[in-house]
Amino acid sequence: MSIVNKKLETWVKELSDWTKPDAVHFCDGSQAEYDSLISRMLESGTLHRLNQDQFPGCYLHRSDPGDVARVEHCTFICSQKKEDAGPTNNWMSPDDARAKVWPLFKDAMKGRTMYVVPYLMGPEASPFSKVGVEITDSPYVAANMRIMTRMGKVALDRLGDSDDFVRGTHSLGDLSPERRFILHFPETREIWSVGSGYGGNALLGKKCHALRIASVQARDEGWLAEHMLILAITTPAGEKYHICAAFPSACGKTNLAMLIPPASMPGYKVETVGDDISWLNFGDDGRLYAINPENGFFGVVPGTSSKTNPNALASTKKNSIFTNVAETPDHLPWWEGHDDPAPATLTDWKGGEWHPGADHPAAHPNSRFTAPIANCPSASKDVESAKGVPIDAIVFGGRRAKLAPLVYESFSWQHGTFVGATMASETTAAATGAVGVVRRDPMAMLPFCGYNMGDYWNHWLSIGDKPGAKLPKVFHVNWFKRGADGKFIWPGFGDNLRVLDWMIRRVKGEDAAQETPIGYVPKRGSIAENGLNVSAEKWDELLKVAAADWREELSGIDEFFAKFGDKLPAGIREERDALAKRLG
Ligand code: SAT
Ligand code: MN
Repeated sequence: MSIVNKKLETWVKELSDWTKPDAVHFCDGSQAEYDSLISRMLESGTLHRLNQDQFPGCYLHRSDPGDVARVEHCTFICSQKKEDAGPTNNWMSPDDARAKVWPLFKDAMKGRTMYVVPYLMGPEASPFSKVGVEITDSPYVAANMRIMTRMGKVALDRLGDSDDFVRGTHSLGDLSPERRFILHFPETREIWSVGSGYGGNALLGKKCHALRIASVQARDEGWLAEHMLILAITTPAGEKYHICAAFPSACGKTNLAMLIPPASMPGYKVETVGDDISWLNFGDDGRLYAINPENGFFGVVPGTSSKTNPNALASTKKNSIFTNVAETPDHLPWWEGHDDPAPATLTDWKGGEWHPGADHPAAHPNSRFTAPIANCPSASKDVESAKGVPIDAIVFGGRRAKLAPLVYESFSWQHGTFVGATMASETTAAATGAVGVVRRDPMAMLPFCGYNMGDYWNHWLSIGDKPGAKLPKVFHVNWFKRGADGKFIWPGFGDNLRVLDWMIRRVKGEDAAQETPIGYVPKRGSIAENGLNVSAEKWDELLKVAAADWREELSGIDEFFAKFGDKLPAGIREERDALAKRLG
């Protein structure tokens, strides 16, 4: 393919001089190109062919066993000033990055092909879409980028001869965790990633570009780049509403985005616009409109079944790449929580023999599927909408065994920003490190905000100050509250529609809430209960707001806020003080 963009050509030349690939391939994004990438990976053993009768066009990749999740301790923001990375990000100066990490790319692509992957984040027709180019020596990354983004010609056509694109440099390096770095240069819109071939570390369009770099662009340009799913609900009366929801990785964004209404709530329809990232821009009417910058799903596999998420399951039935799942003797993918019980023998995610009752799971807990959005039965046609969908409600949420009620509504945009800023959640297998530890994860952006989180909250507040803004209501949910028996109290999954339905009725102004110190909580009986088996005691537990527990939470919040010094916005401090007062 011939490239007309001189800036891109020059950059590719510089990089190939430094990394010394055997060959350079400019990706056009065509099917033929994808097919040949797949063939090469099948030959080299990077991919394994799954059962093509039942899973046509589906393949399995086993990553290096030491490279199975995002690595937050190796992820850095390389702003000129440390203060601009803020207290929640690792920081490295651009000079140190050049001295320490740039040498890791030297000759790194010897014996490999360099793939130049132009991609567009966002719909082809959208003025809000952005171009990036990822240069990588991993054919697995190139193939996954074709599923996850609009890749190749469409991006180059958008770029024209402009210099306005995010430059991502990626090499597998030697896959050693000691030489693994994921660096972001917000001022120059660059990303360097070395030493990992996995997901968010390597598919640079996703977290690195669409969140870390884009969050900085969004601040500069007056919009929001958020870790949020986007869904549409049509009510039995035919009214359509749109909701964005921010939950940390592996806390159910994909499941909520693909929700199937329970049989006891006929007439509702849920459609999926996105499952992970949302870019929100103001429309002429003062409302916030969301586009999904992605074109595919990189979803968690374990726990996915016809009970929990039939739409995700259907999405993976063709033209998908599975990473780190187990494989049956019939070459079917298998994982913990699958509809079918494990057969007597499996090949586990590391490629070893596995039998039921073994001391480790067959599929890695963070095993993933990469599937085109177009495969999803619930996909909305608005995935391609140029202006995006108008957002009626923003939902924050996390995994909290205790404390947070099933749902509450904030008092205002400023209070909603505080609710997002004080989010906390138990950690999951999506990142390396301990699982199940409660940590603060503001707006589910802790690992993804490309600048000082204090400035980020300030930016959220400034969105609320825009003259003429007609802002969505802001809610908080917790599907994960546990009873004294340690079990989840709320059934979750399809029944979460009942909570979304309550939100919509609040958006319409229905008197269905009672005021508490933390916000508006549903009045008893205001969440649709037909066909649901939740006892009165459980409702008490689900909707409880215990002031003493919240006072304790407030001291944790204060500890967290103290890290920000004078970067903590006045509006956030005001909300903190008002909450303290309401709690007594
Ligand atoms: O590995 S990814 O960052 O793409 C998935 C996630 O952690 O949300
Ligand atoms: Mn995510």
